[in-house]
Amino acid sequence: MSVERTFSIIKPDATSRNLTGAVNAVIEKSGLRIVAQKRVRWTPAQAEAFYAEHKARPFFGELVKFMISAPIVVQVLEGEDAIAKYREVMGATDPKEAKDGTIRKLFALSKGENSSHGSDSAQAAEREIAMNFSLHEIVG
Ligand code: 3AN
Repeated sequence: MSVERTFSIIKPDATSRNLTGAVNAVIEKSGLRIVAQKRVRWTPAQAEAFYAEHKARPFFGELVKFMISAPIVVQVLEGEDAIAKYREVMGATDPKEAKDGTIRKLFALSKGENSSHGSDSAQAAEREIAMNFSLHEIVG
């Protein structure tokens, strides 16, 4: 295990229900540190570029529309094994399958409106962080 950084999004369903602090409380309780954070609203082009790998999936259009429907909070999280750890803290993509105490079990509405995103690999984390933050915005 080593100290890693991962990229996180608090999604529109959570920001619009005023749950930013509640999600952050779960993150911080897990031991992960929020080392960068900003509230933004993506353009369609930003959302499409971010989710480019899902372009062929049937839900791509719906996903992009959802991600631009309200502000999001983008974050960099740091900690031991942060990438895998945050996937555990978020829980399964489908909230019905997510374990108790996870962000998605606590807050998600559906597979699409599932409150949070976390990078699924080291390469993804590097790409997603670089797309959303400049180095001086990340203060560990
Ligand atoms: P995860 O975010 O858990 O890595 P992926 O990579 O399978 O899940 O999907 C990426 C995103 O696409 C999900 N976070 C979710 O918002 C959305 N998504 C996945 N499956 C569906 C679906 N069946 N309907 C609508 N949106 C979906």
